[in-house]
Amino acid sequence: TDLPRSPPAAAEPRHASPAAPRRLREKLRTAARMAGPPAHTAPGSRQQVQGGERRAEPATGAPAARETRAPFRFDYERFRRSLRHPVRGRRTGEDPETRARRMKIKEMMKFAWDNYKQYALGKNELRPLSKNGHIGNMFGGLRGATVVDALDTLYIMELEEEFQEAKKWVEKNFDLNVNGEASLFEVNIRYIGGLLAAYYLTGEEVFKSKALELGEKLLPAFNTPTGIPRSLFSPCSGMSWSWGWASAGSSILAEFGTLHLEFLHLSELSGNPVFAEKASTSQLVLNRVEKPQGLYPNFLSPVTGNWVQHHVSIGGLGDSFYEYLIKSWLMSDKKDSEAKKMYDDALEAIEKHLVRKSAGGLTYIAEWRGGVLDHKMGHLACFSGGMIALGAEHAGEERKQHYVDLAAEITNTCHESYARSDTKLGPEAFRFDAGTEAMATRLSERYYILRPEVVESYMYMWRLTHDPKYRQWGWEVVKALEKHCRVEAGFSGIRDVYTTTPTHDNMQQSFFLAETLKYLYLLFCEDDVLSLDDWVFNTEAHPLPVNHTNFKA
Ligand code: DMJ
Repeated sequence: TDLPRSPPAAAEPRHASPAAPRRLREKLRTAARMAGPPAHTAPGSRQQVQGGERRAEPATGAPAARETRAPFRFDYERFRRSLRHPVRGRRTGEDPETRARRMKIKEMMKFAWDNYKQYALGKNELRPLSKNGHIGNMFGGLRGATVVDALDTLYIMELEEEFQEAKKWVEKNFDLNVNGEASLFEVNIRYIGGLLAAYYLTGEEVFKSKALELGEKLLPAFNTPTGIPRSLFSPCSGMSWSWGWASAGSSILAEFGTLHLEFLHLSELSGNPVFAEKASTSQLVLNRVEKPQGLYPNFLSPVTGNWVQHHVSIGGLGDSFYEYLIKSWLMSDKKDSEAKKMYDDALEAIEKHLVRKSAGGLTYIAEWRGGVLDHKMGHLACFSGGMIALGAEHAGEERKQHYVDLAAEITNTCHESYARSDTKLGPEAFRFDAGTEAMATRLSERYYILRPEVVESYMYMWRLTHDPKYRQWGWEVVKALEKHCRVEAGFSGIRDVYTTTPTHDNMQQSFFLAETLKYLYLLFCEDDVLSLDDWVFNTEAHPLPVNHTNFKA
């Protein structure tokens, strides 16, 4: 459906098919506007004088008519001036205990990083027991997932030397010309998100150029009849696939629904609207498709645009799709009203059909299988306390208190899943059936792999309410991590949270540095550090700026 880029039609998005329905064309126009128009600035403008950066090439469609375009330049200085709070805050008037706790979390980050650097630099994760690196199969041939995931946390924690080490690796060793089968979702949230955040925080061009170069490599995954991307792609060959386990070649809601934030910023920084258009097409298809009881099932065919199975979950397979709806609206400076409406409607349907209270009074979000409830909540679903807290403020006076209460209840339930274990860390999934409340009932669900979702919700609840219990709960997690997950050469997941002598899984996940430690640190910071007025966190906790204005130079 791509149309040639030249000549650039003033307001018409270049990737819209002439046959595209009117709403799609309108939507794409809005996306193109948010990304800024194609660069054709008048000669002699500041852009031309200062320009010269490489402009992203189109990944699909006809070649660009480069000679007709002035180079696009994102005005970083102007962007920084638009922020309402200093990025790392003012650090005024805090009590010594809060500071000491924050410093402890900083020490944990340094320990995690130093060991990764010593034993696994350039691999994707550290194996802290065997003291070597892990590559895995999620990122195709890409390497250094922990480096890219850690960049912004190192920066925010003022671990300057370590940040420079990470930056140097990106400059010298981060190779994008690799092959292999990579997950579009994982590459987007960890690599693109990590690089974008590092650029916005520091203004270092290397992060921007790597993000844009990698972004181009993701585009072929969108070449499907609906524009909904497939789950896997090859960075070199441009081919894409669905997961073998996803029925009927379907794409996964939490994967294709978790691109919007990063893709809008790729357009913002490159001046190339193609990224924003791709993300907006997915949103539009989802908005239009009929939803059973207003719910979004987890599997959708990228060929027909229809649901493939009626399994609904706020945990794995569905989770961050909902998160990106409210965050897309916030990131657009509250302009993307379609995303907000989709979020409001989805939350209403979730509350009606999935939110339940246990006999012991714990509120939880069940899963839904074709109308039948599975009274189980995954650790992943615990992000929802934070998400609902984030949205509560914007729910209107009538609904605000209701959502603050709902967010607090869900966060409390997730805390219970930690408090009821012997290690004070939570299991991968917990259930509310046969007399069980907030505990795992299956051996296969008793593990903890350093996941962030529960402390993520503590952080949002703290910022919303300033109830000291959230800092207290966060500190309990710090102590439990130190006691059960810290080993000689890093932090490791554990196989059973219900024993005080757990065995370790020998893996320091990159999201431990990107998310778990960052959210814990922010819990003990003043609210102006990465203020929610200025930033939204992508689903890997990489901060992306709210689009207060258009920063095209
Ligand atoms: C992270 O990669 C992200 O938070 C993602 O949204 C879900 N899974 C992990 C952490 O648990």
